[in-house]
Amino acid sequence: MNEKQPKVSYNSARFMKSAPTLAQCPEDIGYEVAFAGRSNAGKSSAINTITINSKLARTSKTPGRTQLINFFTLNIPSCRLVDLPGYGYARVSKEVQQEWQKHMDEYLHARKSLKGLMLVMDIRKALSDFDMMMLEWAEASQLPISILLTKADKLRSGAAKNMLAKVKTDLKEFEYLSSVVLFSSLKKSGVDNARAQLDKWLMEEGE
Ligand SMILES: Nc1nc2c(ncn2[C@@H]2O[C@H](COP(=O)(O)OP(=O)(O)OP(=O)(O)O)[C@@H](O)[C@H]2O)c(=O)[nH]1
Ligand SMILES: [Mg+2]
Repeated sequence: MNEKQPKVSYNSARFMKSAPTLAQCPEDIGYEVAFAGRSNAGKSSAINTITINSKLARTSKTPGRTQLINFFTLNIPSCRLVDLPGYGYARVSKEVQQEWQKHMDEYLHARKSLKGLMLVMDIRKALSDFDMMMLEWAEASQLPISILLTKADKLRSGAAKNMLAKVKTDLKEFEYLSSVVLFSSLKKSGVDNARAQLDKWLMEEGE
């Protein structure tokens, strides 16, 4: 970690902006980490847990809650967290879904300040076709990725650890996979590991 830079304080996160398209995203400078994953996986909840702010990112029992690219600033102004709409949400029209997908694809491909992707998976539904597609895309794009296995509280501790081991084994060929973290927003577990991963992306490359 660079000594000159202050530490990121995650509970300093504040809502910055919602952008429907790449063109409306904040200026593409600095460092950001985006949370991606299937609809309802727990992306917004994970951001709230990591930032100790239950009202920061909007969460919902109904899949498809997050419909825009949402930016949150941190105490270091050049560092941001980004909440992405979930993929694979079936209940909006195909047209709307394709529209979201297009904007997200543009964001993922073009965003220079994107330093890492937190791929959020419900531990009971991990490694779906969509998850594998994202992993393969990140590998091809040389974008570092980390997996948050959320809702770990839904499994017994032994089963959750087995799943963690299985995911690591299944994905050992992925060079750009930095870490796999067991996480629960309900139990607030895995938070330190998730923050340590974010620190690496937001700070080690920082000025
Ligand atoms: N038990 C449990 N429930 C969780 C956890 N994380 C999220 N949930 C619940 O899962 C549902 C979806 O959570 P969100 O955080 O809104 O999911 P999301 O991935 O942001 O969903 P979209 O924005 O629709 O893509 C909510 O009812 C949350 O309360 C967790 O760690 N444990
Ligand atoms: Mg969400």
